[in-house]
Amino acid sequence: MKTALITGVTGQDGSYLCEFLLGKGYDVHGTIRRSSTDYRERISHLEGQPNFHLHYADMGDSMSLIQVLNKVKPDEVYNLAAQSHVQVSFDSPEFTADVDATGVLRILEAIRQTGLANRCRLYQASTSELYGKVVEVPQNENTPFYPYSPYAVAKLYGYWIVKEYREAYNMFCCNGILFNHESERRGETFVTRKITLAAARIAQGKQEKLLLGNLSSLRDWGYAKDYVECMWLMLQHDRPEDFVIATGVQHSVRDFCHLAFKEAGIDLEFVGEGLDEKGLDKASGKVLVEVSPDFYRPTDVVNLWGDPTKAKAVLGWNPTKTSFEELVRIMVRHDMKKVAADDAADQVRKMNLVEYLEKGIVK
Ligand code: NAP
Ligand code: G4F
Repeated sequence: MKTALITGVTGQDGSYLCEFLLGKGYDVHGTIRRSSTDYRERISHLEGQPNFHLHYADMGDSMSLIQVLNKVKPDEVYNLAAQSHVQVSFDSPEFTADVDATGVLRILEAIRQTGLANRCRLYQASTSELYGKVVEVPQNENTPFYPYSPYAVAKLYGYWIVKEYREAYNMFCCNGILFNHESERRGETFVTRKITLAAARIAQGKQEKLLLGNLSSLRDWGYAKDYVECMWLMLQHDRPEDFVIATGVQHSVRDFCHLAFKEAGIDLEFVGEGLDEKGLDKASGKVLVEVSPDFYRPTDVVNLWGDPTKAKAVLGWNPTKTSFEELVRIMVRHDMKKVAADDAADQVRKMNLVEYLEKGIVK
């Protein structure tokens, strides 16, 4: 039985990778951080399984990483932990650098210092954000980088330190240059999930309108469940290499919006330009989508489009297992049910509150 350690196991990708590796018969260990609220929603269904274990560790704390590596002695490490929100990296640039850049160095050194350098393989969650202010489209493994946010600059350090340890110490470590991948478990402030949740709420009469930033931004969006397979394939390959993981298909934020609302039963029509652009409900003429400068970034990456030729040829990975249309459908259908269920739960909470107020339990 192989043993894997996943940093960032509570995240979108961590939860899918965990399920994938458990399905392959791995003993899976994940790192978690202490929090005052419940943050294990994505992995709660796995807790209690005999091959699934959790350990406290933080990418900012070398001692915790050395401790967990010593204890687990993994065959494979998947370094997914990161401050992963690009817009937030402008507000917390130092924290982002510490976790997303120096954190990668810490885990590489922890592998070396625990004597695992010769037997443990490492996957690093690199990103298409490295291409930033793109110099060519589509982007492949040879496209020059031009990082365009504090997040991307931090991830660039992570990318190069992985290459450095591969060449300096002959370690088996790879960068997966993953383009955007989404799912029904995507964090609610990333644009796709913000849209699918809003479409569901608006369709059910629980939200008036949706405020977005740059509607013309272009992304190569895939399904997270398909992408975690590729992380594993990279570590099963006979030599450590870096790979672009993408679908090879590009859409705008506006396209995503259009399709998501359609799936929720609303036909949108976009009129106007820039900050004045609006998404109207064709049936009622009501404004449902507006542009707000609050969601514009100081520098924005607007033209990501990946070329997955190498991953297809070398790893035998299928980039179009889940189409863009299918991805949007999965997310909207999930959120339609979630919004309806949340409402039922809210009503129970309100009823409880009324009861508690009447009994004097809540003042
Ligand atoms: P996510 O949902 O934001 O998950 C991030 C994970 O990192 C969470 O488990 C989080 O823990 C953990 N984390 C954050 N700071 C940490 C710290 N200081 N110490 C330990 N753990 C920490 O991100 P994701 O979408 O799954 O992405 C996974 C990785 O792939 C990230 O490195 C991201 O930058 C990269 N990536 C993502 C995409 C994409 O489209 N999703 C594309 C390219 C690259 P908490 O739950 O405790 O916050
Ligand atoms: O959904 P986003 O926030 O994702 P972004 O910035 O592309 O980053 C994600 O993908 C990267 C891979 O390329 C990962 F490395 C990273 O960790 C993360 O998972 O924004 C996508 C685009 C941007 O151009 C943004 O300006 O959508 C635009 N956008 C327009 N309105 C918005 C909004 N983004 C957000 N989050 N919220 C909006 O209201």
